[in-house]
Amino acid sequence: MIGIKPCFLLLLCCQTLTTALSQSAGHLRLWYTEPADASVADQSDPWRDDPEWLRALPLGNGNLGAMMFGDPNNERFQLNEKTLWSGSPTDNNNPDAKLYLDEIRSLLFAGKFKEATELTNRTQVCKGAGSGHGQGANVPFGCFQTLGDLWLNGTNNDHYTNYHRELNLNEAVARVTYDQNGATFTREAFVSAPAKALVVRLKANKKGRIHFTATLTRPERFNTTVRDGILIMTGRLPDGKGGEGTAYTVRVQIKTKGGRQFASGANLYVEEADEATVVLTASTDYLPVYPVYKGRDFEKECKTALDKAFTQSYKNLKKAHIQNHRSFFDRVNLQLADPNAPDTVPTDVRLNRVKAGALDHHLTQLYFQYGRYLLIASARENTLPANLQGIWANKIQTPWNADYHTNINVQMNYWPAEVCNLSELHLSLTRFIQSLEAPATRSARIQFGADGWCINPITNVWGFTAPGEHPSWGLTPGATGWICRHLWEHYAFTLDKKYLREVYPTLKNAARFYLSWLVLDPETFLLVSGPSSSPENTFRAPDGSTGTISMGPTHDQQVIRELFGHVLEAAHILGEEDSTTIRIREALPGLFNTQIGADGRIMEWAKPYVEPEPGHRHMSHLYGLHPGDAFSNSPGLLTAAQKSLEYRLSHGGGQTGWSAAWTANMRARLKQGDLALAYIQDILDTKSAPNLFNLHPPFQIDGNFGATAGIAEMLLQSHAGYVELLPALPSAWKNGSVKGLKARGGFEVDMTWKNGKLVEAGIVSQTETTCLVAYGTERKSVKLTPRKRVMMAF
Ligand code: FUC
Repeated sequence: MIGIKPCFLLLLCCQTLTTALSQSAGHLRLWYTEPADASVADQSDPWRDDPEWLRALPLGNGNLGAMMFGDPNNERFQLNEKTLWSGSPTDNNNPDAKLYLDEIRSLLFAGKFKEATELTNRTQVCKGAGSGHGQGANVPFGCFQTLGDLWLNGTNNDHYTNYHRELNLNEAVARVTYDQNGATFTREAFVSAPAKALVVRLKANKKGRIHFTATLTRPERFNTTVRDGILIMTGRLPDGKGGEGTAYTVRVQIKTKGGRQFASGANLYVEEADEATVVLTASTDYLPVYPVYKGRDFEKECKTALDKAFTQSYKNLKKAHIQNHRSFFDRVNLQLADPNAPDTVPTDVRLNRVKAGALDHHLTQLYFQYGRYLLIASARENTLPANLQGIWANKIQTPWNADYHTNINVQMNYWPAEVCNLSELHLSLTRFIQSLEAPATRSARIQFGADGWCINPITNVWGFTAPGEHPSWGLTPGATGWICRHLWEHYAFTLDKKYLREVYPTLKNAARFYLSWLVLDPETFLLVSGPSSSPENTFRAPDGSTGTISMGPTHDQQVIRELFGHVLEAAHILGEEDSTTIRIREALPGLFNTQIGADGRIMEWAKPYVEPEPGHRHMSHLYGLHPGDAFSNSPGLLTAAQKSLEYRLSHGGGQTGWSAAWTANMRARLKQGDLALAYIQDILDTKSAPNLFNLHPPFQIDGNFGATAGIAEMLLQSHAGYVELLPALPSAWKNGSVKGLKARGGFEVDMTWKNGKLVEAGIVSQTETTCLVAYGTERKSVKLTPRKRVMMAF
């Protein structure tokens, strides 16, 4: 047992933090000496498909997104509106599917995998085209699409010097400066949440030097016009059924000082101005309400937002935007690098140095905060959740439809939300889960003949909750339990009972699904989930066939056990008790549990099948290690998980951006700081574009968020019933500090360490409580009063 060393552990009440901690976050920025230009791209890099775009800088307010390219002569903002989806609602549930479930289960229990798989492939799929195999732009599933581009084209191609382009993370403002023809030009842009607008200001230090033409384009399906000096783009996306779907509109208005402004055709012209402010708003008719998903008064919304923003001065728009952004961003400050060291190396050069083997603490802390920045910009409450690309996608057919994959991806997007002190942003996922409950209740009933609600590995904005079009990846009812973890986590971090009461029915109804879905394994007489897959992995079945479907895959069993536990805990907190809680209590002891195989690894399936892909990117049977917590107090399971992880990695696992990020989190949970850092380093080395977008490849934002969460997990953990300080500090992070991380139980934690050892820590709670704190072998029970920081010296 870990003892307390009183001479090292000193409690100092209500002190302020050390100088290092109380410093502001400093100037965090991505910066470059070139525009986002294909000519500087290295054609051998994996991001070669989108070389310019992966150098552009992302701005966003949770709903409206823009990628700024920064070409002095032809500025481009590639635009997104998070609800701009093609497709339309459709009933994909297959009413015949449930008729075959018993037969499939019997075949699987009898070891007849080939027959079971054939029958599953034939019957346990959605009706219709499903996701279009990830190419859903023109089927009802649809896809998230680019909103098009705002062009501010100059009138010359003259040479420029002293070029600088940056994205300031503290302010969420992008800036471009350069000298041209004897003047210095400054261009600033931000997407404001309070003003619901993209705002761009162009200025020079000499009068009359701002000239450009503003145009809106889209690769397809757009009309542009100018009305009353406002540039307007409208269009409709395909509904996937041969008709028209989501309608959208974009409005642009320009304010100039000096010079002239006029319209011609569908262009706005600015000539010889001293400065110009461009304001853009956008909206669609999408509403996240089942079953119609339509009806927003989008034209009015777009117009009202523009009119309102346009009456404000640039200065006030900027001030309100920065204030709003900082209210989130400033909550966490991480110092891994010397805070006084000047930031003299451009971000892409830093990245190249890491690729050449350098360790760059500055870049690591920037990457950490970039994840927080991206979440603030793509996941505000009352918007759809951040999708596979957050909010930034430049295609008509986006990769995997830029949808919501629920067998890790959308969950990973929200891993940093609570620990990184962005709790409200998590609610964008909560609202989405709640909105899925109605269609998912139909899926449970029609497709599976079950109670409650159930989702599978893919979903979209139209309430698609049926299995995908192939069971090998599309049939994992365990996705329901996994996404429910997020409903619980928000409570675990905030202890907000009102919230818990609100989400409790959704949690309980997910448990009701599993209560009616689980069946008794005739061999073990234990309850198992199935037919189901262990996300996207295959096994060699005893009958020689390649299987994906089995009874009782470990992942499903783990998430179901976890969900049942959370429902019972929530019921206890809320004083609820009914037939569901009684049935859960009865079912829990009979639930098939995680098994350790003869080789000492966690078994991915109920039986020790041979794995044809031992380096598979998904490691879902290690859910209990991370993001779950079932293994935390079991040394046996932790050892087995480590063995499984190492086996997977030694065969090539961790190869995609998100898989590497997951590995960093798992290494952190195993208290292996150096190995966790190795994967953060690998992400910077091989899985990061010049704009630090994480690459699957292609760009997938889960890896950004997963890496941010992984860095937090190295510094603070709270999943095992206590708050652990610096549980996996890498030896390379000798000196540093972090301020504002959150722990389960409603705690906020600050820490400073020197020479790899914790020097002091501060804890704040919103309520009167006791916090069990661990550091290395030390443990301390700390009494806290509301909002009073307790300092501990080590
Ligand atoms: C999961 C992963 C893939 C990809 C896709 C979007 O299905 O297995 O690697 O990330 O989601």
